[in-house]
Amino acid sequence: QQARPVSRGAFIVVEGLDRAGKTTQVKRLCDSLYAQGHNVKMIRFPDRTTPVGKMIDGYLQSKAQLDDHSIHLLFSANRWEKAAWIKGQISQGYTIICDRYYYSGMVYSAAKQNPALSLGWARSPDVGLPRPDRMIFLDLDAKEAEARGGYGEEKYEKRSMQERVRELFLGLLLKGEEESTDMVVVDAGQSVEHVAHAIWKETSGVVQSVESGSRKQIGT
Ligand code: 2DT
Repeated sequence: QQARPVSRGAFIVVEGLDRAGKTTQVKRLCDSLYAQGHNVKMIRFPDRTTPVGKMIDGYLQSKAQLDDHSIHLLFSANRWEKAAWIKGQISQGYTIICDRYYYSGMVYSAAKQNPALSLGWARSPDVGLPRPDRMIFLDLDAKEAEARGGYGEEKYEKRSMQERVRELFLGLLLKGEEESTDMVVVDAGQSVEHVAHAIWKETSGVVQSVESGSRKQIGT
């Protein structure tokens, strides 16, 4: 497909609890944008293919024990190792759709309720990473998420943890945290079609305006 000349690509992040349908929706969004002639690439965090990502994978599968701060920094390092690539792609006109980003980083670590690991601390290693033009939070009740076929075997896939994660995600919005300005909540309890439509409504305009140059630089 022929690239159209654009000012830069957009950076869109999709977040949510496990089982909220992120992977399906990220793929649909990429397909829809591509069908409309946008250059688009899909990425996800954690990226388990890098050496840092392999350590994260071992931790999530409970094959390795790590201090809460250490694993937090590995998740952040896993984003930093991709930061220059993200910036490069965006400046070449590719729109990046990203499955999880630093919002997951902050809230999952803070949800562990380690008194020495506050949300504020959790935020700091990610300061300076490329800032998304839009973050979609796929909101789903933890009970409903579990009813969608049960959680898997990985570290954080337990109801109490998921409930705290959801509260912290929504808290970003309610407390007017810095991240809230980029964030839009979409009800993930609807059908796949409805959710896809809601995401499209919240992202297609952003992609258009970024590509046409009305939003200049990618922020940090
Ligand atoms: P997936 O199931 O999407 O592969 O995620 N997580 C993720 C963190 O704790 N910190 C992070 O920075 C990121 C990106 C969320 C695996 C788990 O890793 C958690 C679920």
